[in-house]
Amino acid sequence: MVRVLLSFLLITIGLMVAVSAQEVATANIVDANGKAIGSAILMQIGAKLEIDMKLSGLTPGLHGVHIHETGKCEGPDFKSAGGHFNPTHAQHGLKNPTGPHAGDLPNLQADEKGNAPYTESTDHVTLLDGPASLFDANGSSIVIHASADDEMTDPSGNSGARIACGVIERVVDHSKETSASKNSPSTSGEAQGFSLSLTTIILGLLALVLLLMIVLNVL
Ligand SMILES: [Cu+2]
Repeated sequence: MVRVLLSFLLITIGLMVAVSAQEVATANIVDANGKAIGSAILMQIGAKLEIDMKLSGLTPGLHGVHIHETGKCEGPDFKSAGGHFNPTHAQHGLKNPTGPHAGDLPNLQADEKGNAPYTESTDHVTLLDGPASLFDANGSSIVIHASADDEMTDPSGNSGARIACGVIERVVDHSKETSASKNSPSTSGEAQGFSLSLTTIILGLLALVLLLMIVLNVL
């Protein structure tokens, strides 16, 4: 019973974090043949962008991960994604003294089955407006490479071929609901509907937790 209560609390907290995010984006990651191998969720929480990915079908070991400058993933080489997102014109590499590119991220580690959970955060890019916004004129994408990124060598850390790619797409945009309603009422309606349903879920879960607590006390 306590476990059930705890898991409900965790789900509620998770959903509250998701809602407190100023903006949320997703990316469906596809391999060179266009086959889906996982997805990414990007959440803007204050100045930090949290990136959560779950991928499968990779070769075991380390793989370079970067945000590339164009939101276009055309296989098999994904050259369409352009270079690394680099609005400050820095050099590549998180360990490079004259770096990094804003889109540089730590490597991901695929296990022996080729599965890779990935959670990292960065304050070099944002889903909000500004020079480091991933939603610039041509969008942005997440690219996974064949080899590990040495985090030092310009321009891409010797991380080899681009093996998977996902276009970063907006999910909820609280900051732009007003301006969006001027331009496109349908989009704004959808966004509001989404956040409303999330609020409903949270309220429902809170009610459930309260109910469980009451039941626990009675027992
Ligand atoms: Cu890259």
